[in-house]
Amino acid sequence: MLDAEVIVEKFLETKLQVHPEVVRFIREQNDPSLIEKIISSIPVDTIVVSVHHIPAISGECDGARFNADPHIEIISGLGGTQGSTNIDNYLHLFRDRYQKLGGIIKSRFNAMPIEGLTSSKRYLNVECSLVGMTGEVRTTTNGHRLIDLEDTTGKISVLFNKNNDGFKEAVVLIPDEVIGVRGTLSGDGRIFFADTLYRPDIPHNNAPFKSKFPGKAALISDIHVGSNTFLEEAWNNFLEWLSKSEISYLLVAGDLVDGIGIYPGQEHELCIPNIYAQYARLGEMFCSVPKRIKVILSPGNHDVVRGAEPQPAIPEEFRKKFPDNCTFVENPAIISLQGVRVLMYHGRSIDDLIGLIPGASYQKGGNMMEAMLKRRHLAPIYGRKTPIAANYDDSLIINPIPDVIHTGHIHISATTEYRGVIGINAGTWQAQTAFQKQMNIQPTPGKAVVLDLQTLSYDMLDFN
Ligand code: D5M
Ligand code: FE
Ligand code: ZN
Repeated sequence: MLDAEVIVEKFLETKLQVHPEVVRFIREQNDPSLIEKIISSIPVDTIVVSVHHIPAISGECDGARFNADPHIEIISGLGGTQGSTNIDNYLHLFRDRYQKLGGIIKSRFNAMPIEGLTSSKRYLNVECSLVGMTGEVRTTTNGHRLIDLEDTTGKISVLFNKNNDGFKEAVVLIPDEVIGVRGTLSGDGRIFFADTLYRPDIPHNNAPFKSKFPGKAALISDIHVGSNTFLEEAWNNFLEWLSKSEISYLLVAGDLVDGIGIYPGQEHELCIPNIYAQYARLGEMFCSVPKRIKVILSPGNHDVVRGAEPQPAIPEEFRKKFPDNCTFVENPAIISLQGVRVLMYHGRSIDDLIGLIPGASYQKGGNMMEAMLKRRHLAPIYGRKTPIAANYDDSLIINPIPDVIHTGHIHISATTEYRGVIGINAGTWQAQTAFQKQMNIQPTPGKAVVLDLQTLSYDMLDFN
């Protein structure tokens, strides 16, 4: 990635100041020629290069990254980045995860390779640090936490004593997360006694970006059109409110329709039993959303695309009835709204996180968004309910740090704030289904969260 100072310097050479958002943008594009392109395209009397200058060069650059509207950009997930599935790629996927998340941890301290630690007597009883990916995680009969930790050179058992400070964090360790540990190797060289656990996490000093000018976004998910439990009345109340509101953006984080054959017996609960008809109906519904509102739609596990994450955007053939102000993105996707970065992720992995993190529950969805942020990963657990595509790169890593993480899936509203990152889950537009009754899930339907982009304050509105 290009260095921020180098970018600023380049602009200063031509007596131009540059807005931090533009710097952020150029860094992500990682294309040094972009600076020249921007400089050559801005008006001669420009003093500060701002985001508004970027669309002026959209024709020359990677079109997908630029947008006709200067205030909304799809930073990632517009389409085509979901890659192809190839079993051999799993190895690369996990290596990529280790490299990227391990890199974040290693930037804070010097870690040594596991092989180096175990192959020499030199390190017995000497405090040192390791960075690796967790394998099996268990609690011993004495109540200590024992985990397998692996890096690219080797593997070791790591024990967190229940009386140590690090134990509290070790309790919530799950398989396949990348962590750092500090401690000492046992006398026989077989176990690493860890005192401290480090996660990639969000830095303490992380400060969210706020828009310089007014703007509001509405965040929702899980509409489930086609289900006979879709709450049309609440939805119509929402539409009516939208038409009178100051909302400029509407984000929908998956489960747009109810789909077909998603769970046993679903056919008895569908009022639209055809997948094309479900999207057609949804498209008609969005025709009633004011045209000034930019709508972003990403898929969830009920949608027509493959379930494996990252999920592709809804294909063209299902978009026919949607108006032009609708943009379809992948799951996950990062959307910049006036510079405020929203990471949209449906949240299938929340089922796995709740199953493995002691004390976690569907009623406390905010904690699960925090669990993702701490691990800097949207779906750390492989091989359970969340299918993960065998992509070359791990695109479920949380990087860059978003200002907002927007999830859905659990059908229970939750908001949270963690180290400057806002977590929002608006819930659903579907009443409890027979399946959810069986699972004892009590949904909180008919709510939308309104986010003020200038202040980053938010409100949960009820449309029942
Ligand atoms: O998910 C709606 C809710 O149902 C959400 O809380 C997860 C839960 N759910 C969905 N599938 C399962 C399975 N297979 N086991 C347990 N709980 C589940 P939605 O994606 O809308 O169906
Ligand atoms: Fe859902
Ligand atoms: Zn879902």
